[in-house]
Amino acid sequence: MTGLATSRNRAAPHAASSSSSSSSAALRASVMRGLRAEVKTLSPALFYDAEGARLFEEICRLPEYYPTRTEHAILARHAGELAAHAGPGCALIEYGSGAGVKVRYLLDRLERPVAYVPVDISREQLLDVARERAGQYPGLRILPVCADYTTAFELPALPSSARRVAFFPGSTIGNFHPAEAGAFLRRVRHVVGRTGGLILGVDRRKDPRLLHAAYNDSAGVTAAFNVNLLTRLNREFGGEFNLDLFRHRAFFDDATSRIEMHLEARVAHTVCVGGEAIQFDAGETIHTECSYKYDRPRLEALAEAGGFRVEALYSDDRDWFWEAWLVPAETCCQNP
Ligand code: AVI
Repeated sequence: MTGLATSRNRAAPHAASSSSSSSSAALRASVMRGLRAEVKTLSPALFYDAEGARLFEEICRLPEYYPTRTEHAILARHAGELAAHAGPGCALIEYGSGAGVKVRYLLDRLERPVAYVPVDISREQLLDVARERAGQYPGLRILPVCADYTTAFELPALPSSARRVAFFPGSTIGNFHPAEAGAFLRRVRHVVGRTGGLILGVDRRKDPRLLHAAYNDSAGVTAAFNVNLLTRLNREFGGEFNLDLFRHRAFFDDATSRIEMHLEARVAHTVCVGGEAIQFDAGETIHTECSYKYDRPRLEALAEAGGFRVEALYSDDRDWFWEAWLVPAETCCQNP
């Protein structure tokens, strides 16, 4: 295993808070901009402080929250086919590797992979995962990169003959707005080059009642995850939110094909944040997250916007989730 490569350090969908003062000033400015806006909006990246990351792990185990266990089942069943698409001797690059559990289905089945490149902003977890995988896959080069994978980052040197295959599981692509998702895929397309590929976890459109239940679980964990954002604003951004005056709201919007999560003010009141008064009407919300759900035309449009085409789709028995195999579109010629 070689050393840790570091790139720019900004918050990502699964990132713990960044430590550098310039990035925390930028984060503070974006929080204040979001709270001053006509439609109050905060970045979902703010969910993932230590408590938020813990609550998200709990969400993944909830009976109503199907994506995690469904994706595991697809990977357990189809890892062999995905590995065959990747081909022998590939370099596997995982975007937002986190605890790096799902990648094991692929590493177990890939034919003589030359390298595994986990990319994550959380340095400590990245190093833990790199050490663990090194023990589990002796002989495999593990090249961790500490970076915000939502922006351009530098890859470690890889053998030029190795096909580059990106892995972005978890349906985190759904937390990007369509234009951001297209831009993200274009960056991935640039990284994997003309001959590479992308294994992408995608949550599918389905009965809105199932979606509603997944984001309004009966144990209230998703609500706690959402409200925890206010606790973070109080602790890190000089907020004085009274948590009892806000409630969790999540609903599916059919027209945009997305779950929206909001924090709704129960009564009209004013909150002081960083010395500034922020006015809330009764029922007014802070929009905290979108989670887009894809059907085939939407996924194909996304792939096309990113310079890919959908070559194969693997789903579960209930057709709730996809593990998609995307390859560069022939028409995409702007990048190498
Ligand atoms: C991380 N992401 C894919 C989750 C989702 O389903 O959009 C985040 C989440 N929000 C509420 N529950 C889970």
